[in-house]
Amino acid sequence: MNALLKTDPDVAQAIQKEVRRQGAQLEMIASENFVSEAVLQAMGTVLTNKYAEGYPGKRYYGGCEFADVIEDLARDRVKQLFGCGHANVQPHSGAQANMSVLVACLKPGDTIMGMDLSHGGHLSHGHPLNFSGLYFKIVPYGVRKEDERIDMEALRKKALETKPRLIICGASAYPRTIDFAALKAIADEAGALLMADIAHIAGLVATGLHPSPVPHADFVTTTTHKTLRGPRGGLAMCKAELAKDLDRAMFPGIQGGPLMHVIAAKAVAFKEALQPEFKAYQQRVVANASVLSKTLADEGFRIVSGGTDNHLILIDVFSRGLTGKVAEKTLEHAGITVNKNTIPFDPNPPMTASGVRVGTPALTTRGMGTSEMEEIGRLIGKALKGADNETTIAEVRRSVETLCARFPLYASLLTPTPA
Ligand code: DSN
Repeated sequence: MNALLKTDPDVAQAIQKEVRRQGAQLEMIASENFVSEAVLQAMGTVLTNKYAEGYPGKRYYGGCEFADVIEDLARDRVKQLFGCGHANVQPHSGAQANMSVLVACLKPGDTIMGMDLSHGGHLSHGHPLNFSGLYFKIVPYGVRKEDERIDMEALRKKALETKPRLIICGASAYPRTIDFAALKAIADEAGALLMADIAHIAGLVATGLHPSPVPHADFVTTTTHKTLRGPRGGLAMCKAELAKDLDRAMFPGIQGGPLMHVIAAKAVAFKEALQPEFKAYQQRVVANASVLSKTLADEGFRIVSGGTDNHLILIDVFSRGLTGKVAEKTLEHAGITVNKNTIPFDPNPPMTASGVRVGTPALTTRGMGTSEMEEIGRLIGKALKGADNETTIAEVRRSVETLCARFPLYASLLTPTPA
């Protein structure tokens, strides 16, 4: 960091403040996590200098000997981790991974089915403002009003009526187990391909804590930075017979040169995910979410779908008279970082929203366990119930600071004096 501080003190100081912010606040955005220092080190390397368009052994640039070693390691580790036939580790993001699948198997104008974003889906699963909704005819599906679980019967009916070329499953705010085998049966019946985006649950899938879509889906995509705890990026997997289509869609279809420094960091994260400790970590993530969900319910909040099977919880704050927007701001002032989120059949627009989404991956990485989750659930309850009381928020903030101090984060990255 010395060279950076000398060349660009403004950026260096902002980074240092971000290191401190991450350590001093309770990071509860369900799609975030804290990578290891090994992953960080792999990212900040000379690999950022290298052009490596193509794939190992078939590049369009010279000097790719070590890029090949790294990309092969990353691909092999993914295959071991998920048991898939083929892996492409080049997507710059989850949206790029999804786009590569759509380009691999569809033509513009084809019909696709995806979970409605307002019911917990993803932007790149057919939102009208996203490429997936702009270039394809989208038939959305969602959850049942009575139990807020995916309405499989309605989904099947829509699939048989509209005959989509592709059914996309996977979610960004769905706290329940997804039945990939049943979705494959529906896709087969409707003559559709199936793509599972496991961005949120990839770490759970890799460790057997959520059923895997790999034996069922034609394509599986994920980000690498959520429960998988790797660098920010994407990953696409498929059956071996679809490998050429997927690889060609990724490059030259939608991307140019891969980010080799990020691929190196992905390889390191995949190695970490193959260790037994990673399974123990995912078990703690799920146990923590379960305790947090119960504590929040005890605090008087309605929990969407009545609980959680995975790493995230969707809290209906509107049931207590708050919008998601106000709840997010209130918790931010109290040192707790979350995001507002629509809930199924939300009466409020997305930028206001009736819910708050919270997750346990990052705090579990920090070492927090079920007793801390009980404490945090009570602190969230106290802050939200006292949202208009500055003294209450200041009290919660002090408790958050005391709790955070017990679980130091990135201690070796802190500069001696605060920037
Ligand atoms: N935007 C990501 C999330 O927060 O869940 C993925 O959609």
